Amino acid sequence: MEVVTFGESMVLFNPDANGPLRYVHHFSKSIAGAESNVAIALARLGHEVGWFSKLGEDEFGRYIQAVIRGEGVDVSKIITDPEKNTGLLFKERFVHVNPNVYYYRKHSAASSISVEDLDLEYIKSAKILHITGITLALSDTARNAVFKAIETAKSNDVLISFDPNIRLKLWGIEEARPVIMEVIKMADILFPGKDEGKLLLGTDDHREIGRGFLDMGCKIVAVKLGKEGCYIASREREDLVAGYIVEKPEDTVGAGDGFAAGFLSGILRNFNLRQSAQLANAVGAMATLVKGDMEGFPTFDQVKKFMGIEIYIDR
Ligand code: KDG
Repeated sequence: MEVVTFGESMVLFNPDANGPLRYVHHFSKSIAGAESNVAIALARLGHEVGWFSKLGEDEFGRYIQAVIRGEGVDVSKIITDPEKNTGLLFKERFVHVNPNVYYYRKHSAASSISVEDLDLEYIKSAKILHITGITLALSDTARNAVFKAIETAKSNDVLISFDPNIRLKLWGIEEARPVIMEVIKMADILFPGKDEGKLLLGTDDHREIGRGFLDMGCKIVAVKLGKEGCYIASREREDLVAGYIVEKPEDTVGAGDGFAAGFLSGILRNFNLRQSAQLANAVGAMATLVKGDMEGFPTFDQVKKFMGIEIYIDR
């Protein structure tokens, strides 16, 4: 595998109408989950990627597995738990594009994932291990599993990619900060948002965020700036890379995962940091064109057309 990732995926119920959920009668079913979003986006871009989680032995778990497998992601390491349910997520829409999100995931099968559920050989075989802060927030056992996976990856020269994805509905910032900082210190590639810079470092200045995390030991920081694009910083260079304007975004959820996948795709293709950031910006922008967390991710040909350039040559 080029990339291995793990974390909770949930069945997503997207309301067919705007307004408070008590007045909504119809929902469209899909799936959500930051790590499976990244895996799906990478698979569409042409990479070999594996995702695993713990799913309930229920119809929703089977549905998630079928969708992710159908996208070409390796799901052979999924574990199931007959005692627990697969998590659910409902969105609620008003006029703006950022929907409200309601989780039904407490005590879900995925939140009980633990060190024993990891296939360490599988993790060792990857080029990149992608982790998000959501898994750190699920439970103590899930947190321990993340640290074990990172330790295994690091001692086998597998790069650590980390998206803090701070979800304040899952944990408070005082609990989250030290745990997330611990992972940041070990990350090779980090994808913070400006809001996360503010929560973790007390600044939303992209340069300060980049330097702050580099000083903590992280190798590459790609600060997501929404439609403005991103700011990338490493020990050798820093660069502000303009984003793509999407006139009418449908749904911004999943854009950050598309960004991470685009960036990792660039790294795997031996692009330089600027090219990787351009690809990341484009995949992130395309994710917002479609309602749903992962439906808008492009293939490599589609993203090249969107960018209007043909400079990317597969190496
Ligand atoms: O990044 C998008 C994810 O946040 C979404 O798909 C759902 O994983 C999810 C979560 O825990 O919020």
